[in-house]
Amino acid sequence: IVITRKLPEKALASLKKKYCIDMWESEERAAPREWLQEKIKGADAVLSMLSDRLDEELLEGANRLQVIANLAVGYDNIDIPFANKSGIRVCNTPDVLTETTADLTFALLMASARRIGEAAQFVKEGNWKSWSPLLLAGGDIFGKTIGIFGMGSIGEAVARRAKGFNMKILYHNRSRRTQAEQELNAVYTDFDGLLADSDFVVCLAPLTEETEGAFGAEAFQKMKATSYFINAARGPIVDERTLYNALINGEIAGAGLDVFENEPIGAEHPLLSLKNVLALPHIGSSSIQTRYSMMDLCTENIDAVLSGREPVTEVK
Ligand code: 8YV
Repeated sequence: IVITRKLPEKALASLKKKYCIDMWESEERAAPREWLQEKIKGADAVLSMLSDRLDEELLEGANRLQVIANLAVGYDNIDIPFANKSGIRVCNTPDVLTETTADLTFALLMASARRIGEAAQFVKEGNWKSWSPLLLAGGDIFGKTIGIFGMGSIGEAVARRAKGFNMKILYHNRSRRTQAEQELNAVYTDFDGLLADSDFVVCLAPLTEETEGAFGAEAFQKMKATSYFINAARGPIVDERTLYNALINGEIAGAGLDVFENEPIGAEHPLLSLKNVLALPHIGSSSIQTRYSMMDLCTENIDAVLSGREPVTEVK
């Protein structure tokens, strides 16, 4: 079993009893593509991360490979049609990360509106010298309108949180979510309506051909000048240059971003120079408990396929 990041011993204990593990050991940098390209040739299973591109070129050399277990709910890093064609089972980690990712998404929304990153920095840097009525004043959350782009399980979990804040819930999705409509009073709206009417536009859609670049110049122009854009899904759904322009031109009030077009980003990234951008290093699912649950699900899926059983969470 090839593992492309150093994972904690505890997470691998069950696999180690039965299988031979070949794990990338460095914590400072990700496994280079060449390393994986070489290792995958002799692998029966790969435990991969979002940042490993498992495309046709790489999978072509994987003659023994039976299963890829991706440590993520998303699998846009994997060429699914090619894996299917080659008889390689692909598994992801849905459900176990839903609530944790919704927590972080809502935290990002709240922190963006109430300028929590800026305010914490302000105090730490010793700038708190006096009180003034509009000191670090932000936008309200309670009673405002949230517009969720991508109403899957995480979208619904965010909507449940929003309901607790007495927010009006709009959503845009490929299909209608009747349960959310009934239980949360979520209102289905077209994309333009979502942009125009929301105080918070929250992106939680998967990255697909359809969603790539969905948030471009036109989209930000349609949003309210007082609104916030939150992205906890995938960077390439947004055209970052356009987002930057929308922020400096006052087309929107701020952005909370957990994901970027090309991750990881460095301090020179243009969006980081803006005060009204709160940036996080793709930590949506990163609670200790959830990350262990994700690792457990990956090892369970690998063991299932290699033992001739059905995996628990297969991507179909
Ligand atoms: C990743 C994510 O799992 O699940 C996803 O799709 O984006 C995250 O939870 C995490 O960044 C590790 O790859």
